[in-house]
Amino acid sequence: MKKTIHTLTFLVCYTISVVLTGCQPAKSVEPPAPLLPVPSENQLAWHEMEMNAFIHFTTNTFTGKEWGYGNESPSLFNPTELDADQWISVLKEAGFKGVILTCKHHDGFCLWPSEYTEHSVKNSPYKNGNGDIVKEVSDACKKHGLKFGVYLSPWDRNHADYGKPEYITYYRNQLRELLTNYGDIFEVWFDGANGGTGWYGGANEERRIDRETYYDWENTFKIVRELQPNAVIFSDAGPDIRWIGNERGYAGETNWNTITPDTLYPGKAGIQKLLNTGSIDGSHWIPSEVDVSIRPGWFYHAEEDSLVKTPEQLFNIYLNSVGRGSVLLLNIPPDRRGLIHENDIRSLQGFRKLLHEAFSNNLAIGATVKASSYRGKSSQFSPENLIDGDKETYWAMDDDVMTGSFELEFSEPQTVSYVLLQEYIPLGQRIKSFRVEVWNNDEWETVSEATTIGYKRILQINPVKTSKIRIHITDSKACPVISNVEIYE
Ligand code: FUL
Repeated sequence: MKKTIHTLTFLVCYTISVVLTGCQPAKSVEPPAPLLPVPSENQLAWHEMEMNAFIHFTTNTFTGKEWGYGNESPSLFNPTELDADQWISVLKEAGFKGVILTCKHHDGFCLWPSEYTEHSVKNSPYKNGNGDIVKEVSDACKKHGLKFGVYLSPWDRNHADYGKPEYITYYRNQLRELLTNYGDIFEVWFDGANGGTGWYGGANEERRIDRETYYDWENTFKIVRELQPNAVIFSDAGPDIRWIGNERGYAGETNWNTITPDTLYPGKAGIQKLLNTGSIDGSHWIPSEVDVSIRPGWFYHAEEDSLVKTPEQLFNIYLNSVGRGSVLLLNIPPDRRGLIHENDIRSLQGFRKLLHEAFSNNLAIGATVKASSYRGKSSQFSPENLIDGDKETYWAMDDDVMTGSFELEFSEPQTVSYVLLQEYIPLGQRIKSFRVEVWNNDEWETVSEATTIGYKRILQINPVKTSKIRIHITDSKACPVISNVEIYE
């Protein structure tokens, strides 16, 4: 009897709700299934850093070379005013989220007192041999809230065993030191330049190695996974982050986070073009990093003081790297004093100012937004999510809908110069092409056409005054899923 009353009560309430709302209570709508491959948690955290700094520093700073031969005396290494706190506060101020230090470059000189070699700071005049620059920089990063990463050159022009199996043991011992003694490491950078002439413990000869097999990378990567499970591993070919294929500061206009790594290995020749764009049907998520120096060289040379990239050049590099879905790794090399040079600081400050001027007043906030359709007509996937400032919410359409649009209407006409879009990449990279249209003389006018979006895409358009802007997705691998749109003057 009690059960019958309950059932009756339910039916009455249900009928009232249907009559009052005119429709059945909302069904929950499933989110789109991930389009594989998708980023790992470590990769996602790395994408969000957007801008990191590279620091190149070794005996080269004192000899004027770019690639030390390996026979440089440690007594040359003498930065008398070294101040890691200055480095990191300058870099933080400029907007960098992480720092990668060349703990050992090709010349083999170690910025930390490695127990496996005498070729290090411990035999230099720096702090009378008691210094540890890896420690100073990692401590400064901790103090200022930046993440710290290490570069340990596989090629070592100093070491007698380079080219023999014994060197791999030496290399791994050093890697263990770096990954054990300096706290959390966010990225481990494996350089692709390998083998050639060198001092090699006095042999003074050329040593070629088989780039594909010599390093036995798989077992070296295991050490990183074991000692720093949250770190991403960079090399030309991944496994977590790939090289962008040039050192001039630009990603491909088409830039897929996906690539098929089977045939890639660090240092392999002839793959630059592929690395620059990735591949639409790549089997793995291996996003690109754009490494470029603020100066012509990677190391500080006084004669390049007048050749520091201008704020405008750096801004352009930003648009061509971060603005094309990559992470920027900008090198800022300390000088012989052990300080970031005044000219570099000036450029970084100007760069920061340009970024601030361009991207501080988001016109999308306060605009009204509507879309051609949205998934299951559920508010969970509505176009409002595009401008709610929440990176976990997104606009999505039904599974079989690969093209569609959303538009933003401003309360009064605005001048628009930049359109910033972000796909919700935890569900994979989907969009193949899109166009930007503005409302002009009572019709839509196309002002830009582009291909991929990925983590972030910033399109610069000729400044145009308009009351409405529309983003039209023209092709997609699976239903588009966009988490964010920003519009700037
Ligand atoms: C290259 C090296 O040979 C350069 O000296 C520099 O370290 C650059 C970032 O990578 O492969």
